[in-house]
Amino acid sequence: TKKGFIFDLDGVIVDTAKYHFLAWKKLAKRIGMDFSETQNEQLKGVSRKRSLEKILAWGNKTLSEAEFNQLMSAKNDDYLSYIEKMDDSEVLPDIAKTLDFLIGKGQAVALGSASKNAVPILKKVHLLDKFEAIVDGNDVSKAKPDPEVFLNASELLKVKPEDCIVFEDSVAGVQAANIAKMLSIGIGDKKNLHEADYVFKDFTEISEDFLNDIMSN
Ligand code: B16
Ligand code: MG
Repeated sequence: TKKGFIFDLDGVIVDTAKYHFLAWKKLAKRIGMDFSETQNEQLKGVSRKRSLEKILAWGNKTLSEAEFNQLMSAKNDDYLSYIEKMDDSEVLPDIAKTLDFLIGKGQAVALGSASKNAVPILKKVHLLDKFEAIVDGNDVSKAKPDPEVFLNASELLKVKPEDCIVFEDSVAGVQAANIAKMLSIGIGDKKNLHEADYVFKDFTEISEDFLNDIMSN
């Protein structure tokens, strides 16, 4: 059967978490706060707006709406300056190979990301044309763990949710896939992602046999 394979972006296709970290850290410094790697971890899969709300809560800070919006756009400008320098070498191991394998088998492939910068990033790393459908932070109103992003992707691919497979590095994203009744495949640490149906460290651990099994089920 034709299945729908839905890929998260940050943490699955590319490691942009390190750039989000630098940009949030700079912003935190501007408002007199520290920002740790552990805190950055908690922002994975979380929208830009929600991320800033969390940071302000950690620092017990309240801002006017104008100041809030100004900080969000400064953070994004800074983040985009890192994105600007990205190239194919930043695509995570075996991603391009897996995409080509699935496409070659006639499978439907989509992106399901919380980022509003998904398209420019995919262009930078030359993977944009691999995706039949793209659902990103510009298209959804409800953030993961709400399944909206993945359900939209399933609809665009014209593949039923039960026939979709989601690759995700964030806990919220795995939960969103589970709520959507899709097969969830966690990319990262088993301890963090124990709610996923399967967990792999990265795509070098995902064999063609495994993908073939999924397609024939
Ligand atoms: P932007 P994903 C998420 O992307 C990131 O994991 C998260 O850290 C980030 O805050 C969010 O995108 C919004 O990104 O500021 O570019 O709109 O993992 O869902 O692909
Ligand atoms: Mg992610």
